[in-house]
Amino acid sequence: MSDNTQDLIAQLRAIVGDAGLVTDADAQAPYLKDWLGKWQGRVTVVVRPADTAQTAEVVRLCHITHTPIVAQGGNTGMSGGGTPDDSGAQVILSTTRMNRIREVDPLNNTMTVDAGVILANAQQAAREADRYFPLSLGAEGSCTVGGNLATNAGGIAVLRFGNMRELALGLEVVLPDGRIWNGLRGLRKDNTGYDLRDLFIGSEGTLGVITGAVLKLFAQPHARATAWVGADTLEQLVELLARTRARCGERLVAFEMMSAASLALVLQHVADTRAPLAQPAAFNALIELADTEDGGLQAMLEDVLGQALEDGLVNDAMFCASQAQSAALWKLREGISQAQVRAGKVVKHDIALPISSLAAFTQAADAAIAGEDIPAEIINFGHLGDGNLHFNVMIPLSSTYEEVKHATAVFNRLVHDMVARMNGSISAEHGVGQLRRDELRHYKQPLEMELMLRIKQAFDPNLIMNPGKLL
Ligand code: FAD
Ligand code: 2HG
Ligand code: ZN
Repeated sequence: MSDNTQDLIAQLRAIVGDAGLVTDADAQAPYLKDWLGKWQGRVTVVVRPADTAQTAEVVRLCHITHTPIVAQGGNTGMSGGGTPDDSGAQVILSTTRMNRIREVDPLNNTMTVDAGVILANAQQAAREADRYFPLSLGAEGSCTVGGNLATNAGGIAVLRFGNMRELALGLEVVLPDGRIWNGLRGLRKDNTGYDLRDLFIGSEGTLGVITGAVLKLFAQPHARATAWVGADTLEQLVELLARTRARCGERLVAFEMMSAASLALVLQHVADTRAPLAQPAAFNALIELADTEDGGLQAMLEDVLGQALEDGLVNDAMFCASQAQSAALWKLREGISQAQVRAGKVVKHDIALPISSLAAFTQAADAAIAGEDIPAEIINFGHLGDGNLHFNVMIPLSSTYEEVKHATAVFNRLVHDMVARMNGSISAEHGVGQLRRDELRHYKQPLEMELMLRIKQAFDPNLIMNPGKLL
C-alpha cells in the first residue's frame, strides 16, 4: 500500500472512526460485486459515515485528494452503478449507517429520512403513523431510499403513485466539494427557479451523495382485492388494462404482466410456488385494487374481469380470497429475477414504450430474436400499467464470456433499435450505470448528451463522483 493511500485511510479513520471503515478483504467483498454477479471491482477502502456531517468531511477529503467516490446504498442495483472499477483507486461511500427516520409529519403527509434507510423500514415507519409510503419493489428489504432516489426507482405501484421522483419533495445532498445542500423542504409547490432536486434524482451518484430526503405519504390502504388472469395475446391484456383503469380509476394500484416463459421459470426455480391457473396462458396479469376502505372492491374486480371473460378477452381468472393467496401470487411475480439468475445468463432490457405500442413491439421483437442464430429464450415480463417491459433474453448458463458478449451486442442492437424507432426509452427504471452507458451514448440525442455533460461539469468539475457510470 502506497504512502498516499495509507495517509488517505488514516485521515478517513480520523473522520469516521474504526466503526466507519471496512479495510479487511473478506468484509469488503460484498461491497465489491453486484447482486447479479455481473460486475466486480476493487477499492482503496469502504467508508461508512454515520451522518451527513461525516459524509461531508469524507467527500471534502476526496475532493482535495482527487479520490473518486462510488456512493452505495443496499447494492441491489441492476445496472452496475454501485460497483467500483478495478483500478483499486476508488472509495466506496456506503450510506448504510445513516439509517434514521428523522421525522414523520402526519399533518403535512411527509416523512424525513436518512438516505441509508432501507425501503421496507421507511414503509414500516409510515404504517406506524397510519400512513402509506407506496414505493414497492422486490428488493425493498435491502435497497435504500438513497439508492431509490439515485436510480429514480419504479416498481409495482407506479401506475397509481408515480416513481421515486414523484414521491420525493425535498433532498439533502453532499456536493462533490463537500458542501451540504439543504433542500429538505416538504412543499408541494415551490417555483423558485431550476429544480435542483429533480437533477439529483436519477443522477446515479454522479452529481453528489444524497444524505436525506423528504418523502410524500398517502392514506393507508386498508382494503385490497387481487386477481390473476390468463390471456392469449398481449393486446388483450392491454385492452383489459384500459378497461380496468376506466372502471376502477385510482383504485387500480398494480397491473403486472408475465409471459408463459417467465411464469414457467419461476415455477421451476423458486421453491413453494404453484401455477395459479389450470391451463398455462401465453400472457398472465396480476391485478390489484386498493382503497382506504372496502366499498365493494372485490365485487368491482370480479365484475370487470367477469365481463372480460364473457367477452373472450381473458381465458381464465383466479380471485384471491385471503392475504395468503395474494402473497402466493406476488411471490410468483417477484421470483422472476431470482429464477433468471438460477436458470441462465441474461441480456437484460429495461424498456418503456407507449402502452399502445407494447403488443406490436413484443410481436416484432419476438420474431426478430427467433431469427437470430443464437440459442435464446425470451423472458418478457414487467409493469404493463407503466408501459415498462423487462424484455430479457436468456442464453444458456454454460455460455462463455465471448458468447455472452456477442449475444449482448446482437440483442441490444436489435431490441434498442426497435425501441428507438417506436419512441421508447432504453432505460425505464433500473438506471444506466455501466450496463447501458454506451447504449445511452448511442441513442440519446447529441444535444441531450451535451447538456448532461455540461451539468456534470458544473457540479463535479474534478469528475470524482462515480466516474465511468451513466455518462
Ligand atoms: P445501490 O445498488 O447501492 O446503488 C444504485 C445506484 O445509486 C448507484 O449508481 C449508486 O452509486 C447510487 N446511489 C446509491 N445510494 C446513493 C446515495 N445516497 N446518493 C447518491 N447516489 C447513490 N428497480 C426498480 O426500479 N423497480 C423494480 O421493480 C425493481 N425490482 C428489483 C428487484 C430485485 C430483486 C432487485 C435485486 C432489484 C430491483 N430493482 C428494481 C433495482 C433497483 O434499482 C434497486 O433495488 C434500488 O433502487 C437501488 O437501491 P440501492 O440502495 O440498492 O442502491
Ligand atoms: C422487476 O420488475 C425488477 O421484477 C427486476 O425490476 C427486473 O430482473 C429484472 O430484469
Ligand atoms: Zn421492474
